Amino acid sequence: MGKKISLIFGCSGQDGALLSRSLLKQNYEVVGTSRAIKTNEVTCLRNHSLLGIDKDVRFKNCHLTNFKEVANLIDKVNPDEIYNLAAQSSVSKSYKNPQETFSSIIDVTLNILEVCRETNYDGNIFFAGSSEIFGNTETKANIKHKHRPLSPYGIAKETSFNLVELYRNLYNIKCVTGILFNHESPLRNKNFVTQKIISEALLCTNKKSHKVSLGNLNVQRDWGWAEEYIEAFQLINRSTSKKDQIVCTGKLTKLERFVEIVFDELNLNWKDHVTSDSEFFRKGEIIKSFGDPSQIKNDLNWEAKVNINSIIKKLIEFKINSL
Ligand code: NDP
Ligand code: GDR
Repeated sequence: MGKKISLIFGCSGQDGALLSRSLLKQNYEVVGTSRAIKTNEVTCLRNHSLLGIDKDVRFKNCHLTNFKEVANLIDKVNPDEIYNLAAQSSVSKSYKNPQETFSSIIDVTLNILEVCRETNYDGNIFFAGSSEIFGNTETKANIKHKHRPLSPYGIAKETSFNLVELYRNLYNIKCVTGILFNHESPLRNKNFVTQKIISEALLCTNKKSHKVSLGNLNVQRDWGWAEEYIEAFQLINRSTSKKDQIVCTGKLTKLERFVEIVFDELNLNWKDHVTSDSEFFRKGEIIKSFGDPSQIKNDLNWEAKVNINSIIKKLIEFKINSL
């Protein structure tokens, strides 16, 4: 029997690279899309290079908003399973560019689902959803928590979530959404706050007068370790129960505390360097966002093990080693 094939839409990002590595270790053949690929089979993607797997994934250029291209790719690759990770994934950019955000999430989701419906695709399909659909969470969000997205990105993910549920119920397509809370790794770029803080804090170790401008330090998030989360993606996708799942740690950390731990690790006092600047405040800010990890623990025996202090230590260690 030949190798099993996984097709990853949006393969070049943080999760796509980590998922590729995990699948390759399990002897899957991995085919991935990226808009950065100009010709087929050219592999020049930063995250995969960093993980040393850039030659092992078959990259394809595919305009995911083009139905025919998605249909041709799925037909050609004939995957055993599909992961859709493609998105303009920055919440703050989504206020400035709602059109791209919507098409990268809603049109792409609909194209994949429609191709699968038309072709009676029988494999499993995982969609990367987001905790942003909940908006503020006063209590840990479980699958029944009310949805109140506060950004174009959150609304797009909400629509994608609804489409996946609709196609599963109407057409028996084996599709599920993983509702993902923030998960971090050294592969994140500086658009996201964790990498921004660590890069800037390291600059402070060399230049004592260096100042770091952040937005609202009172926000609280449920931060997890991406390497663990991509294992959950696979369990959710391969589970026969076809249930949407929340992927989270269940633990809240205030951004100010995150900053304090980073600066403490570097023997610096954060108050000497960090300012809260209205430039980085968001219009529809979610102040508190955390999830309930009990369903995924019960159903799939998955739980997050890496805590916030370890996440910060690992991120700093990687950054120092790469400098
Ligand atoms: P990244 O931003 O690192 O990667 C996103 C991927 O989507 C890239 O491979 C990129 O490919 C592709 N992409 C970006 N813009 C577009 C576009 N306009 N059209 C088509 N493809 C596009 O995200 P992550 O790996 O961090 O996240 C993976 C998924 O999980 C995303 O859908 C994200 O929204 C979701 N998610 C992530 C969380 C996190 O904490 N990381 C939490 C909740 C949800 P390329 O530019 O090469 O074409
Ligand atoms: P988020 O991640 O918007 O939660 O989206 P991000 O790291 O950008 O923000 C986390 C929180 O920090 C606050 N913040 C700042 N954020 C950035 N980027 N830069 C700053 O200077 C800054 N100062 C404060 C933000 O306002 C926010 O509250 C991530 C992405 O991976 C999404 O794709 C995903 O859906 C959600 O997580 C869950």
